[in-house]
Amino acid sequence: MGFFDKLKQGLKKTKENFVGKIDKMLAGFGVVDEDMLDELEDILIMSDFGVETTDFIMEELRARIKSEKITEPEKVKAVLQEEICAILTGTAAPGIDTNAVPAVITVIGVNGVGKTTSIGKLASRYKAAGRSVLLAAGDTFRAAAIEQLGVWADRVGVDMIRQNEGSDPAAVLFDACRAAKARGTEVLICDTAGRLHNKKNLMAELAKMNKVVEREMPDVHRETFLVLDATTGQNAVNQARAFSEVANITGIILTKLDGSSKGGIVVSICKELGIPVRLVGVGEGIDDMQPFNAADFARALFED
Ligand SMILES: Nc1nc2c(ncn2[C@@H]2O[C@H](COP(=O)(O)OP(=O)(O)OP(=O)(O)O)[C@@H](O)[C@H]2O)c(=O)[nH]1
Ligand SMILES: [Mg+2]
Repeated sequence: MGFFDKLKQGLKKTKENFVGKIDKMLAGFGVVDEDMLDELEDILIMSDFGVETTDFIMEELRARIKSEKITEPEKVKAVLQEEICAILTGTAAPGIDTNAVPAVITVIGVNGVGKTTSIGKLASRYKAAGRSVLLAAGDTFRAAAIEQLGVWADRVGVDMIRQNEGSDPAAVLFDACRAAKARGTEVLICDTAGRLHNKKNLMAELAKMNKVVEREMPDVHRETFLVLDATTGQNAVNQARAFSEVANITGIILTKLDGSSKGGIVVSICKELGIPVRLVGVGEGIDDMQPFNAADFARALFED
């Protein structure tokens, strides 16, 4: 299956939930009027666009309906697609730049969102681009987390630096930085624990890890990817907001789009947080992650 088809397949539930409802609603109206726009607004809210983004989209829509004298309900759908695409394009950034090396990538996010899986997929992408990759088992908290990352390392065919469970993640990262320098590794990807810390602890832990990289590998390309689970809807937006207060997030990996009917949060994230969605997960397999592309996303969502 090609990339676009996979994205389309992954967005099936969101499409049914969102565009399906819009189609049904539009069919019930002969002409664009306030009642129709009210119903559209409800659908946006129910599809996890969030209040702020919904308000913004509705304002844009009303303005265009007026200035372009739109009366056919079906036309509103095309305008909506354009507006969504425009929001997504606003924060557009490439998935990963495999030429920006040496690179250190830290992957953060709450428990179970898909951090470790995404690291496996990232490592595979870099390796396919001919880059040497090293993984750092920075989740020293959850039982079996190290082994899980180890399974991915084996699957991709890259090495992993680890310490014992319960050790300091910053110490693991220190070892990994030293190993990367000694071996001339191009890409170091660090896993982190998904436990829900209080803000102060999380900030301290991330700051400590940051310091290690700054000291050991000062001039490398840095990325901090926040992983969000698309099935959690607006909750993911709240997580992004909280994490952006403690980390310098350079991009979002939005996972489990394939299982989600709440893909509308992509729009909410881009609009409300201004953080680019860089990659999307559309399955559990090693190749089931792709760079996020605004136009493709809007097209996969709206077009048959
Ligand atoms: N369907 C689907 N499942 C995914 C995707 N990404 C991850 N998963 C699944 O989500 C589950 C959790 O993934 P992990 O990678 O272990 O998540 P984590 O954030 O590392 O979890 P903790 O280490 O416990 O915090 C696993 O069963 C993955 O296979 C995706 O894009 N689509
Ligand atoms: Mg994990």
